Amino acid sequence: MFDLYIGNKNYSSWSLRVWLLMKHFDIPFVEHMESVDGHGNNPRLKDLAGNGRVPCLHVAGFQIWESLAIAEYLAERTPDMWPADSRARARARSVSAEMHAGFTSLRSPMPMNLKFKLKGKPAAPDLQKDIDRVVAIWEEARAGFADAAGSYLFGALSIADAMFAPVVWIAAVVAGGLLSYLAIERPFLRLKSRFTRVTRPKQDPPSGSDNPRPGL
Ligand SMILES: N[C@@H](CCC(=O)N[C@@H](CS)C(=O)NCC(=O)O)C(=O)O
Repeated sequence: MFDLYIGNKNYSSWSLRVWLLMKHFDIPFVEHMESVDGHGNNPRLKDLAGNGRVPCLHVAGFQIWESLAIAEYLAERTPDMWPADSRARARARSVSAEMHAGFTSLRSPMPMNLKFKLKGKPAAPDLQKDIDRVVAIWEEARAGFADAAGSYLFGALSIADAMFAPVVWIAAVVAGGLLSYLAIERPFLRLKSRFTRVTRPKQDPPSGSDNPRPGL
């Protein structure tokens, strides 16, 4: 049995990525929501995860932390989480690792808050650079690797889509952002509408307990 420790999915995009993947692939798990404020103020996290962060997957008490490592562990038992073709799989791994390791300009000025709907915010040059890189990744994946299995980045939904999903959802707030990439965006938005009801908390958390600081 899997226990998934996560932050508020409205704000903790790393939590959202793993949660989304497990939900999409119908992997049963018990969800435990932990308070996360971006400052390490929840002492429980130290005991729940080796890195003191969420998400962390517990497999019969054994801890697996770091979202990409969790995804890789899950993919060992659900190989469909990566594209079947070897080159497509390699590219999906590259861009997933790239997202996991980088895009700091995209993450800090645009912390994720799925309830936040501000349109027309201009992108600073560094942010625009990250956005352009995301678009280039998406275009290359769709043009070079997507198959008939679906309309996600590499065809059927893969770990790469889970890694990029939060970016799609914040993209709507960037002026002239990524909204024109509808071929990619539509399936993501369907995903969002499938899960948003459970993703959104009924009320905003009290300030300081789960604010948007963790970001992307
Ligand atoms: N690289 C980590 C990032 C995880 C992370 O930064 N999690 C944030 C929440 S989004 C966290 O747990 N922060 C601890 C805290 O705010 O106390 C991953 O991929 O899982």
